[in-house]
Amino acid sequence: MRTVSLVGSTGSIGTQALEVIASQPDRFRVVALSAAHSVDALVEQAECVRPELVVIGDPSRAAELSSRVGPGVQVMSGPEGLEAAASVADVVLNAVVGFAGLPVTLAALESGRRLALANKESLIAGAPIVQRARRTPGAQLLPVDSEHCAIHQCLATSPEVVGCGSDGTTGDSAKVARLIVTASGGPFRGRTRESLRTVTVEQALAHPTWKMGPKITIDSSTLMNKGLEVIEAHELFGVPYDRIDIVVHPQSIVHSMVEFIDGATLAQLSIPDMRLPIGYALGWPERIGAAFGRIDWSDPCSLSFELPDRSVFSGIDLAYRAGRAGGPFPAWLNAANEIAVEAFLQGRISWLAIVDVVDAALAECPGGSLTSLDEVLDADRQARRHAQALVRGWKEAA
Ligand code: MN3
Repeated sequence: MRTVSLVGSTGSIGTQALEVIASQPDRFRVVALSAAHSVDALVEQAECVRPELVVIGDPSRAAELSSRVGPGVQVMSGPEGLEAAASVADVVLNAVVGFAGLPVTLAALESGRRLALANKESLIAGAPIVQRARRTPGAQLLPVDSEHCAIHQCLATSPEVVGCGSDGTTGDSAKVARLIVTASGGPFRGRTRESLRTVTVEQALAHPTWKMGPKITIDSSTLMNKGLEVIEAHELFGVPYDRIDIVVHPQSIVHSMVEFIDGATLAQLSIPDMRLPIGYALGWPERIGAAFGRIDWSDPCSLSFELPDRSVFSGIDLAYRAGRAGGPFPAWLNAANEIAVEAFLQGRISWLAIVDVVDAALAECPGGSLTSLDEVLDADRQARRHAQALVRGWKEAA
């Protein structure tokens, strides 16, 4: 029986994780639940799975939570609570949204747990210190991102690649010619920059193939999500940037591919459903005994592939540049993007301005290196301050 802690349990990934775990009662047991603010949802989940620990991020809601969960359940709050939830189980699922997930990533790895990572931002922004934490004995990092889960599965067929890392991600990448990260293309695939001047929040939130939270859905509309995923792939698998490509695949059936040095390309196919990567990360190296949908080959379908239009989706190039520059650049990219996405969702800037704000913020990044948590937090704070100022003074192009 593997124990599981769900940090960010009330969001889209957290609730799907509970479905996966409910389908495998003999294999997984939830021992901790954690959410930022949602007391009602947390109480309901706690009644259902009876964990040992329930954590609310907002300390002002802790008393209310205590009075509503039954006896025998420990209630904690704030950063101490988060850290407890991140080190209490065999597997810690980090489903916090954005950079706020960094302490969970670090606590899980530093306590030698398996981290099932649905919070790519912490790995991207805090790469140097997360990589150090990853070397803790027992620590494993399994991606809960469909593309990286697909790459992990393709690499797992090549034991000399996965043999070196205890989590199958940090082996010898010399046998790998290229990683091909697939993208659905989002709701604005095929559009010109001009035609995207007036897109609404509602249009940007209408993702054609995946149902996800608002932050990642906007990131998918700008393809910044794909740029962030290139950095994530580089950090997870140790493959250099010039050997990581993005290919648009509108059907979202092929979740990514690995091309080996002999020209063989392996792909992982499944219907788009996050419960597969969640179950894979919880159960690896065993597969879970439940399928959340299967491809129906009796239903005619075609799979198509094309390159993204980088003149429209210029966030891709920003991400490659930030990734290659390293140091604080990925942290700045991520922080500025979080601020710009939030400003777009609040109607303060246009959709086109999201990537333009990130571009302008990156131009102000001082460079250097990140060697401690304080330096990462500081880079994030500085980048947010610059991006906020850019948003406040933003004049939309006529
Ligand atoms: Mn993804």
